[in-house]
Amino acid sequence: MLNIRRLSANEAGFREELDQLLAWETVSNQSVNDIVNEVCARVRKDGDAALLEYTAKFDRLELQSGSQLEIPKERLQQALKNIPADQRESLEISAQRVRAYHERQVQESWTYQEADGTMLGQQVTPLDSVGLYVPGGKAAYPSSVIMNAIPAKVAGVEKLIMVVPTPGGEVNEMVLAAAAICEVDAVFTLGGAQAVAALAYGTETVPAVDKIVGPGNIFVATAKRLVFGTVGIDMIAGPSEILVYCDGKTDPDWIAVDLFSQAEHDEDAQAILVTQDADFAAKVYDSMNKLLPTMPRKEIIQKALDDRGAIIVVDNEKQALEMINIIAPEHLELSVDDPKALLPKIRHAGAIFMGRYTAEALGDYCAGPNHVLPTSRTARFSSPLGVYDFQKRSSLIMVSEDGADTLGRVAGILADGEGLQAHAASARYRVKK
Ligand code: HSO
Ligand code: ZN
Repeated sequence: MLNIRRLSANEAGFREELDQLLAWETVSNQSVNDIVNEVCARVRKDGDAALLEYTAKFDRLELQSGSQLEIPKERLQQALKNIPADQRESLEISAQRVRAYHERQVQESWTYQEADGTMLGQQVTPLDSVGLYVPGGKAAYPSSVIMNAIPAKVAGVEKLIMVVPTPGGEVNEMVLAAAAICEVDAVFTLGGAQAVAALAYGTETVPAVDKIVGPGNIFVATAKRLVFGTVGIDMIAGPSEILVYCDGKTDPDWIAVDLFSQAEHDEDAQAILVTQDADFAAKVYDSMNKLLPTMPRKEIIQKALDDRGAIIVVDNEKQALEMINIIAPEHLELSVDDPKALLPKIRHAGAIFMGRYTAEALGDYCAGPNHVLPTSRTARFSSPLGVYDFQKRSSLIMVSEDGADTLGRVAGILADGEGLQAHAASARYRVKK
């Protein structure tokens, strides 16, 4: 039997209980920090030699030279042939849909002209090079290759380098096939902190990149934090979360498996149901108990739901919306008749899945929007991974002769105020006498 929390938003102590439920610390400890510091320093100093040593030690993979770290292009094409036709077709459909969605995110450069002829604007350029970390083993998601690689490609990133550990030489064919479909420029068999260090500092074989994205374990996350500043990084993702808000009129079995779908990622994942219908809450609970034994990952699901899950009964829609905005979930499912009507009242959510047919899992794989989303309540201030994460902006300023006159006077006064005489002179030399 599931031991998921069943709460009522009106009971005493509810808010404290909710706060406790939402608390999530990205675990980091001194021994992990020490190891990561050492690994990164070694890779920076010794390059390929350090990579070969760590790959043998941590991934049980003995390679003779740096060049063997690269998985040849032909091998990626081979993976495309090795996987079943339906998998290949589904990867291609997913990539195509994700591309179509992200093409709409491209930010364009713009300029405008003022009356005196001064031109101002913003020039948007892609990053030159990006490194994509893909976890190995059981956490390897081909869908995440698509979600990270396509926006970079759409942005116009010229060099997209992927790293993926292949413990004991075991490769994930679907991951390599996804890399081929996304036209990743090079793939290296590397993982852990050493992979992140290689991408940040470069080695004889692995080129240094400007930004590192992609999920990873605690060593990878710690290494990304460490190299931040030398390179850019994306967000540090916490465990997956889902909040389903349902009016009580959706099949409870559907809602039960929607909650399971995120819970099965990780024992630390979080799945929460919010509803104003107490009978429905009980039905979903029954469905969960009925369906749990049919799930191959039932142990993970049960642990996640028992530790961090909840079924919350609220009084009304208004209270449900308050709850959503407090929780700021990574994934929000609105399983109601008119989800559009709720949108103006939702301020914080990574992705909003609207209506009874929009299972969150569709967004994970192929709907089009990105599945890399802000977790752990960071949807309050951050957004899904997108093309804009691979673009940057330069300001454009072209001052006319008349503009130099007007602006020179203003700048001169402000520079005087700051006691910066060279600034003042520089501005005033161009002021008409
Ligand atoms: N739900 C995960 C992404 C994922 N799901 C990959 C399945 N595969 C984080 O949004
Ligand atoms: Zn998922």
